Amino acid sequence: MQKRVVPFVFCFGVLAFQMNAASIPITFTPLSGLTGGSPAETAVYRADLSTTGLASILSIAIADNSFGLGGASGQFSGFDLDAVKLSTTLCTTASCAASLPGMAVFNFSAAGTVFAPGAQRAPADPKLFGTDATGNKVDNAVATLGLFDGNSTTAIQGAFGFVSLGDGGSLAFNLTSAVSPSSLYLYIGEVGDNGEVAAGRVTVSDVPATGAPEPASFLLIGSALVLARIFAPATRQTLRRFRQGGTK
Ligand SMILES: [Ca+2]
Ligand SMILES: [Ca+2]
Repeated sequence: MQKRVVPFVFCFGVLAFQMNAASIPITFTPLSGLTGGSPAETAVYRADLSTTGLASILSIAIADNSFGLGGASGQFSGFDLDAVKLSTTLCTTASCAASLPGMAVFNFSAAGTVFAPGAQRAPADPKLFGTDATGNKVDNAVATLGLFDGNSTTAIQGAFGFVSLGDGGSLAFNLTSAVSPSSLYLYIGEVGDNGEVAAGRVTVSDVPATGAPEPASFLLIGSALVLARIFAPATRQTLRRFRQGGTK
């Protein structure tokens, strides 16, 4: 009598196919020091993408998950993204990351980004800071997402060099060409150093982004909770500073 192995082979094949397109949550290490414009209060975080297990990376997605954890209200609600860079250079300081040229694989125009604005904390403004007239696209003339140059202030005039995602907002980048994650580092800058990266979720994928990122995996929720605990004291300190008229 013949053994029926075909269904098992078929099942394995389906699993292998589903694992082809993957969205991998990544964790970050905070770099020492701050960088940015004036005031310069951009905290920079580094992720080692060689651990993702992907053969190539075509998109990166950043989602705010702070929901009032820290920072300002209105147009400055949520994660304030100063810049995002990819590089094979290992930096341990914020100023080092700021000086990196970065790989030329980002298109920060509307054609290369997928933005889903989050909610504003009251009192609401017409649109989030660093977005275009519709409020539904990033205005890179203001956000300058290739440069760690954010002015850490909520003053108009004065605020410049970042985009605020809003509470629960997300921003995905479709790279202009696939990159190998081998020996590759992702650097992300958060204006105001409020711990909003710790409370957010960042994923990389081997397929282009078409909409809002997938829901966070349990792995990332766990790592975000650990990071939130680590950063909670700093966040409280920054909140106090903000209440005293400081940063986002
Ligand atoms: Ca903010
Ligand atoms: Ca910037």
